[in-house]
Amino acid sequence: MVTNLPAEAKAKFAKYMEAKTPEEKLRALQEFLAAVPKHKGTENLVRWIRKRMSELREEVEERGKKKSGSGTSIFIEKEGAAQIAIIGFTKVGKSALLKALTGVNVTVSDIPYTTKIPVVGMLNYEDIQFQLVEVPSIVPTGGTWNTRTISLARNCDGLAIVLDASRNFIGEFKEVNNFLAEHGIHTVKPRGYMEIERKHDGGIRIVNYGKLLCPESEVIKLMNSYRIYNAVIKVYGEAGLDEIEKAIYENIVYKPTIVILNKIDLLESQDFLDEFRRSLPNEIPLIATSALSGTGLGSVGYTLFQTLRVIRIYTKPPTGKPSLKPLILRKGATVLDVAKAIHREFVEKFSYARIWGPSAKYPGQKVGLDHIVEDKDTVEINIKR
Ligand SMILES: Nc1nc2c(ncn2[C@@H]2O[C@H](COP(=O)(O)OP(=O)(O)OP(=O)(O)O)[C@@H](O)[C@H]2O)c(=O)[nH]1
Ligand SMILES: [Mg+2]
Repeated sequence: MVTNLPAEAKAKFAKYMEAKTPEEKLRALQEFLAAVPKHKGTENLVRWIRKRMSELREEVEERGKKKSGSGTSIFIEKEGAAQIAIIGFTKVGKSALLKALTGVNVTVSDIPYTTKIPVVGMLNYEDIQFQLVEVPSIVPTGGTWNTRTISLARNCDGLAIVLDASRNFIGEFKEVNNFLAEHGIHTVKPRGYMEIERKHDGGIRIVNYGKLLCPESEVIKLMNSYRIYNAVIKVYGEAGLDEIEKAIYENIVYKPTIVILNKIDLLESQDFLDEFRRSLPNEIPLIATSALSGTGLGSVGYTLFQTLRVIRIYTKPPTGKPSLKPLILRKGATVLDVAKAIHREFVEKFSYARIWGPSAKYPGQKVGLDHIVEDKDTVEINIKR
């Protein structure tokens, strides 16, 4: 249900969005909460505000600590084809897996919560590299530790949820999944959802990957009522005004996810594994591994490649050899995306492209900007002289 907030409350929310520091945001949210009328239609919103306020309080606390020198950076710069957050409860073997998969020197230990700051390793799959980031374990009782874990998970391109085969992994998977969902991170594409990217100019632009259930003018009106005048709104699945308002507040994201059931050497009964496999949504693949013996490790790269819908494109100049290093794009990408990734000039002066490989009807097929490329295509872009 759309909340139908009075203009005064929306103005307060606009102030929250403009706030820079956690302290300012917290103060602005407090004012917003006071201005929101309390009734059935705003129940979810009020719940969200309270949750966001408690997260901000933790952030404020964390920053206080940082000033005294004990804080750590929460952003890991992206490298390779995609950044994957390795996430789970303590002692499931995240560090052991990271070490076995990437060779990075990380402490594996029987002491809980050994990994306190994110650790990065590169996993090679054919000519692609995935950046694996072990994030600090989820603490079931919450606390500032989880704020960092969540922000790392929010910023990655995909998730690898690690579970321990010697524990109640079916229950623990649900716990991890719920924990993520509570923080607006979905492991399965919601039926309908939107992502809002705030911009500095360009007005409200709607990019429709799904079905918009209301006129675009209504969307723009709603955004403007929150004083959002410049943004790109991406629509996935079936979504209407409710989903947009939700996106304004909650900032929901979807992360392609794989599940790694580690310590398979300690699995008590195959029945549990079969039951688990059946209970998982279709789009979440399951890999059974043992970081100890090496079982299953070989399929992690391929599974990430599939789940993240990665494709490799080799580019070549009109007279010359294809590049050795591929350009990394996502399934569904077009020649336009290839041109953009090389240089703006290739878009502006585009004449035609020639394609070799899986998407070409015959080698060297001449195509335009809207041609959909496939993994392992070679693309030659010709520009107007
Ligand atoms: N039997 C068996 N033990 C494993 C396996 N993988 C990890 N372990 C053991 O599980 C314990 C925890 O491993 P870690 O990799 O440190 O766990 P973690 O998930 O990184 O936990 P944090 O301390 O929260 O970072 C260690 O004693 C490992 O030796 C495995 O595949 N099989
Ligand atoms: Mg660890």
